[in-house]
Amino acid sequence: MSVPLTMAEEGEAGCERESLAAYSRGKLSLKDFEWPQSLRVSFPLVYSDSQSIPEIDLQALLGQQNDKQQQQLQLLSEAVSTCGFFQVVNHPIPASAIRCLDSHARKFFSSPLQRKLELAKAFGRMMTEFDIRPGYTCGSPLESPLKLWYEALLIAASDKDNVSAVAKCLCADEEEEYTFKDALEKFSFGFTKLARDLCTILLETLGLDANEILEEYVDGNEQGVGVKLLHYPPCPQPEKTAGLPEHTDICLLTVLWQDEVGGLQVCQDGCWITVKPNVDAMVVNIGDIFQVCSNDRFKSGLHRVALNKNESRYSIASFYNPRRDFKLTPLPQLLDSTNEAAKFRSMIPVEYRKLTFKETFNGAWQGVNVLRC
Ligand SMILES: O=C(O)CCC(=O)C(=O)O
Repeated sequence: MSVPLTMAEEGEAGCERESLAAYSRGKLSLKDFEWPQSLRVSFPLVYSDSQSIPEIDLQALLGQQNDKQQQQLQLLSEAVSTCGFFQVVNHPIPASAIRCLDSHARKFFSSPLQRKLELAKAFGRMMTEFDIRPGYTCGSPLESPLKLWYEALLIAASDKDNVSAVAKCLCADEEEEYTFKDALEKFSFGFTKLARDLCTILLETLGLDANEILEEYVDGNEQGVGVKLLHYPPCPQPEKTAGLPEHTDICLLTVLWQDEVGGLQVCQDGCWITVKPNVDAMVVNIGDIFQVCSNDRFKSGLHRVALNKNESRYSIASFYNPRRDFKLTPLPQLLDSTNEAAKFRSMIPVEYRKLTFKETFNGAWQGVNVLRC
């Protein structure tokens, strides 16, 4: 899963599907947001240095071959083959661009609900990766028994029309629009560089020609960069619900920035660990596509989001994806070079998304297991 359906995607579904909107209009009560015991988060959230996702220094990883580089590579290899999560410091996404997107997100999410719902309509029928429609959502997917306590604005950052529509909605005047667009461009550029560099290194660890593969399946993906601004408002009963249920992302890689409030939890060896916020780091996770492409060598990171009683939490998630014509399958180059049998059957990503989406929002995440041979 990457992005829950918006009200617009669900046609005539109406605001009842928009959980937080329905709650603020008195159509849903707190009771409606209570999740089954097995999906709830234990409080207080504990940060532990011994149980944490590894921190990778990107400059050392990409730098000269020496002990430090080998050490980073070792950390990375271990992370991607176990919990599928790590944090990257010394990354190429400018702090000023993150600050600008974050401050616009805060301003936007604090505006009246009606204005935010209008934005969902303003985006028309444009699609981003896997037919996900950019725009605003504060909702739970149709028929989902889990009511989600969060809102998000998805921007198709490589689509000029979409970026202009968002900038118009978020900014007061042309000068501000220019600053916002510039920040989004710098963010997207840094994100693409980070994600491509990481994919290159990871494909090389599989003994593959990374450039050849990225050129064949990924480069030039104009629909590729989806930037999702997320807001989890304070919740009176964080121990009875959560912001997002446990899930993996469909993409190749997700890159996430979270503010200092914290709440991202990652499943490591069957236990949930809370990722200690570091505003100077980007959290990266392997997505389902990479798990399938690597024939199960890399693990898609299972995660969820805990809520906070007193404070809002903001995050920015970006998803790195192959081109639209890509077929989800173990890489033929890998199977040929290793003589392995494919561990997953093939499917186009849009179909895969349809197949896994509903279970995820029923709290019964399956992820790539639906494709296992
Ligand atoms: O907000 C977060 O920390 C995670 C967001 C996420 O998991 C998602 O958008 O799929």
